[in-house]
Amino acid sequence: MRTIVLLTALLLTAALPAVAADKPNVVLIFVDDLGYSDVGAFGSKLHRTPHIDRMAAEGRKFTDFYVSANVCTPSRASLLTGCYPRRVGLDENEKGQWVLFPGNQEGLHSDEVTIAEVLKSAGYRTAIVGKWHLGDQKEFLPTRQGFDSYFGIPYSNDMGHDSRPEPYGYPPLPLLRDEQVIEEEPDQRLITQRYTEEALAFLEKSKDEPFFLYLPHTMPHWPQYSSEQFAGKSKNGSWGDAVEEIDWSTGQILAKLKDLGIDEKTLVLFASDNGGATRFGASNAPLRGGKGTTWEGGHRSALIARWPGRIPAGTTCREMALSMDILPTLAALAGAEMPSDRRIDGKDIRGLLLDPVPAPSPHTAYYYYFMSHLNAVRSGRWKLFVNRTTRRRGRYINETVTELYDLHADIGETTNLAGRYPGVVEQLRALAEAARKDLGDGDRAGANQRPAGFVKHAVTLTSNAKN
Ligand SMILES: [Ca+2]
Repeated sequence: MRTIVLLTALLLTAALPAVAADKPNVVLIFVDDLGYSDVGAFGSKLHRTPHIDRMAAEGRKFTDFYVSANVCTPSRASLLTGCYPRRVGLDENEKGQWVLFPGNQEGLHSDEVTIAEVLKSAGYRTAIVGKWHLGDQKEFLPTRQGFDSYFGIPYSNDMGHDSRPEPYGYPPLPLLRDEQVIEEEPDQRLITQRYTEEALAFLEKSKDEPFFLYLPHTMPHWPQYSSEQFAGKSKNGSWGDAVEEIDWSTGQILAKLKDLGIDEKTLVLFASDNGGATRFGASNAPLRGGKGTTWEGGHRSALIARWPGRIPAGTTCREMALSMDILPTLAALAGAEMPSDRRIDGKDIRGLLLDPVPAPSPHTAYYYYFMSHLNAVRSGRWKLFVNRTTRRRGRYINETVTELYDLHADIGETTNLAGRYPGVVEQLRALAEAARKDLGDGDRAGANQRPAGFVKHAVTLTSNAKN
């Protein structure tokens, strides 16, 4: 009887929403195109990343963390909504391209509920500093999606006139403050520095209340730039320079949290938006492939989570975790309500984040989509490819394949075991079919998709535009 009472009391305590004092601040650092093993904590011998490595030593590394996509826009849509990109209509743009481009008519639908909106409902101050890439029309900007403020280049840093002159037809690369273009073609050598200054100012201003800082860096996406202090200093060209400057930036943030006395009240997350761009110097070893592929190197990201006193230091979680889990997990930590009128794919993974021995993954399957096409499914140790999408000279080719890999024994996806394990192939095929019914695949519509936002007349985002 006493045990039952005690258990009931424990369960009740666990079910109580977090009280205000317990609400952690959240800093989410999301780096553009960084490779799985581009930081020391994940095996880099080339880049000097002492601050990120210390973050891992003081927190938890996640080895099997997936970001829902192999390029920017769908990955960010998924992170912020807790849904597969196809669920929210941003698996590809309206022209069948893999990300949004300047002046596209599409963006994240205003009805979608972002991490910023969820945390704002629980009393958080919210800010984004960096790359948005979920629509450049006014109605799609971050200030319309729960962020109190915005400072950054709203899409990829090569989508400007200087990086890609005619025939691309891009306007000058804009730098925004909230909804206004404050500079055109900003000096990109200073961008990581300027983002860091903005981030530090926000931390100072917000130290007494719960806050959410989303810091999606512009670097090291092509073209890579870094400030004088880092340019030409790494052993890996402009890629390494940019990565080492991001390490510096991360160190600045960690130091500021300590100075402000809010280190133990703040959860810091560090991850990449998609696999590393190997052609520019990224490393995804020991994973196969990289950005723009559905091999592990395209979808897996090195996640580091640090929260002194709450996350056991120097630990590793090898369970499958998804970027889509961040929304429900932060909602649970903040005691915020989750949207209940729609499907959310992510799950609350506090057990993976905080338990001394990480809890088992709540996911039975993860789906690798390349734009609109389902390429593969992972369940437990197994990954089955049913289709392979490849990009050749800007065109996308799909071929039906049957390839089974044992990710525990063969992380590099070298040996196709489909012939040896027909039963496993059938099980994973059934999961793939369930995904097609739910989310769709190629031209086949799913039962539970929601549309992207769409404007009838897109305008160009420039300092002169009367929008
Ligand atoms: Ca990217």
